[in-house]
Amino acid sequence: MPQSRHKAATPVGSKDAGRDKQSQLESFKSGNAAVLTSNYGVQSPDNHNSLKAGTRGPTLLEDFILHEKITHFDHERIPERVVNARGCGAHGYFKVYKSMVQYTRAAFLQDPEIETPVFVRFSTVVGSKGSADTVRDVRGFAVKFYTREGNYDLVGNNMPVFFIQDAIKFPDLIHALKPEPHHEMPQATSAHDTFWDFASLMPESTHMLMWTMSDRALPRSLRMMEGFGVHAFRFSNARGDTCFVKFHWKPKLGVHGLTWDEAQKIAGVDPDFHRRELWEAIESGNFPEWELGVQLIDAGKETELGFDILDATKLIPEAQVPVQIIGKLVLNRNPDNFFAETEQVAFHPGHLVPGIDFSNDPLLQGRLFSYTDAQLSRLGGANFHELPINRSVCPIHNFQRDGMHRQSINKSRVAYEPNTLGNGTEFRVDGAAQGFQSFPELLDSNKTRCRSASFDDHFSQATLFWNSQTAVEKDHIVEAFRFELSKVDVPDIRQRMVDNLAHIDLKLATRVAATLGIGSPNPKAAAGRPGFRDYRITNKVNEDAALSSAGKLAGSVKTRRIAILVADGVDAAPLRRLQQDLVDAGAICKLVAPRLGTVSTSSGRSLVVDHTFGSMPSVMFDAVLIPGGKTCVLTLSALGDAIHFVLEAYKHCKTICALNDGAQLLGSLGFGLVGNPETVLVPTQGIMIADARKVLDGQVSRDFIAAIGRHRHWDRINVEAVPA
Ligand code: HDE
Repeated sequence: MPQSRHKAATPVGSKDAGRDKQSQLESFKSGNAAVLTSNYGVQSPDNHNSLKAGTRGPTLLEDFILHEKITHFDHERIPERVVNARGCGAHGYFKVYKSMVQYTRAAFLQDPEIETPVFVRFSTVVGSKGSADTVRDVRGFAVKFYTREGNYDLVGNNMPVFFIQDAIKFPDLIHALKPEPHHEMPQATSAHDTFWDFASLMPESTHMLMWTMSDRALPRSLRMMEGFGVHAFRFSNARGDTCFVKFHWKPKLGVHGLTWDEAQKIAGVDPDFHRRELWEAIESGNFPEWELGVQLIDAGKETELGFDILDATKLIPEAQVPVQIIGKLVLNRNPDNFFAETEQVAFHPGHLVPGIDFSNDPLLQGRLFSYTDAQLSRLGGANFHELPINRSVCPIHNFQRDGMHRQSINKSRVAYEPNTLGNGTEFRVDGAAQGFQSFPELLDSNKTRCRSASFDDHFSQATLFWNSQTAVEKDHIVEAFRFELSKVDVPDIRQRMVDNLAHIDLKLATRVAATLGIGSPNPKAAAGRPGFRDYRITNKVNEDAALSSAGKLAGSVKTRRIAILVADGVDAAPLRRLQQDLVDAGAICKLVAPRLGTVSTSSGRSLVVDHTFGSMPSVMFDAVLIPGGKTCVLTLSALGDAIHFVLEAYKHCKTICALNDGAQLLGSLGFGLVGNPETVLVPTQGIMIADARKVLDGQVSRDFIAAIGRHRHWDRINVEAVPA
């Protein structure tokens, strides 16, 4: 095949799929549909019957059509990723806001006019490919930029630090985290003995544990989480000046989490919750967006940070070095084929372009070896860079040849350099001018397996994180530790872990220990154990608002899901107006009823139902609207599922708006109509009881939308007492 045919114009391709489907349909209708063939183009005579000796006789060995089909099927699976196995992806583009020429020569960071195609894969870390989306876990956030200088991969996470400091501990970490080897349980969770055994013996993991026990490990949506490059990288400009850089992705929709109760229930109701809503957002034209931010640290200034910039268990507080926003990422196209794209995409932190370089972070350095190695086993052979999703958009010229599944048909007698026989096909090696240049760092030191003493403080930033959380966020962290550690059978492990937490904050440790049937936390217990040097840096900042999700509300209702609870007899007029206002503000409204089909309104018309209470419980929504209508309210008030729906939404601190007698459904919560709706006292946050007459002037919609924009009403009363 000629080179020009082999090389796709762009690996992220144009969206021809819709057109293809249309033309296929037309061909089919006109009787010109393509005929089913074997993989080698031979037309198949029958796709329902294998070749047999007689209609009831044995199948014949010579049925090559059957063999081919079954053989291909037998080999349809490839090994899943050893970590980050469960993922979903999307195509899009990246655009820089202003030229970064002063800091980096990377071409895709120069011109605000240029859109660089990207493919992004989000993932959970621990679970198998078929595990649920909403488990408590770190999320992978891997971005492949198809730049004109080659592919650049920013393979990050949704948390800015990591569990370990040195790559050599990664297999131990993952072995401890994955299901226990004797019985392969539990799936996709850190809540078991081996993980906490390891974590409690590895004090360097403490800071990351604070993140994984926080709501950051339970994103409401992949579109509502931050991303981080984690390690320090280097920028270098055309003059060779360098600085350190930390990368941040800031979601346009704000940072929001699920509650732990919701996350667990959603895992059963819709294990594909995150991938489904990413897909649906893109299909509906609500393209997820993030802004790229950088923290830049002049070379030499890194020593003034107060901790080691090479230590991946540390973040650079934004209160110390502000994040500069430099560009935006938009995801605007779903993959055409999950396997070909999302499964076969191969990221690698060593896919760099000129102008971006590594640091000596020992965790990053180990990753540089691991990714290709993992992909050789997962994708088979050395040619996975030729798969459409992995190809660069710029031409590839080199003398690498052959290997399993080679697709390029290289013409020419020479596959070496230098040569004189190549007839002009020899590729120039372009020295200093354009190619990738490693930062010429001066290195003169002994080989050693020692860890730098500057990595020794494992608690100060965990304390910084804890101090930066709101009271509600702190409660969630305490509850998460209690849940996880209560799943640990061995009391000594539970004790060791709370003793470690006492190094962060004694109150935190004491609260966690309270339900675990162990002794009081003792920060001195670990004295002398490896990793516990009595060394603490002084945080330059004591709190950093950027570490809390509370200040990152987008305030908008875009793509928020609103449940409208209906039954026969519903008052449709105010409902329609409110629904329209919500949709205009970007929300998604769904009618939930006792059964599918239609409900009749109080004025004798009918409304189409989207879901039943059984199939789409309240955990699948962000807010609830209860319209009025005598018969409707009577029906719903007598229905356990409808009452549970409201109780659960209340417990999860979601906004609930009831119109007129719809408020009776709140009766089980102790709220209801007290005389005239206008005089109703609404005693707690995010519960609105509105007069339907006021819907028309738009005020009810405005209040409802503003309340949903707060995401949750954490200061709501009596939540613990609600038995949902
Ligand atoms: Fe990874 N990691 N990792 N990792 N990682 C993989 O690559 C590894 C680490 C991250 O969507 C593997 O192709 C080592 C940090 C993401 O395809 C593997 C170490 C961060 C993804 C691997 C780390 C990440 C992976 C599994 C410690 C955040 C999913 C199969 C030195 C900055 C990429 C594969 C995708 C996947 C190795 C630590 C991010 C085994 C050895 C820190 C987002 O190569």
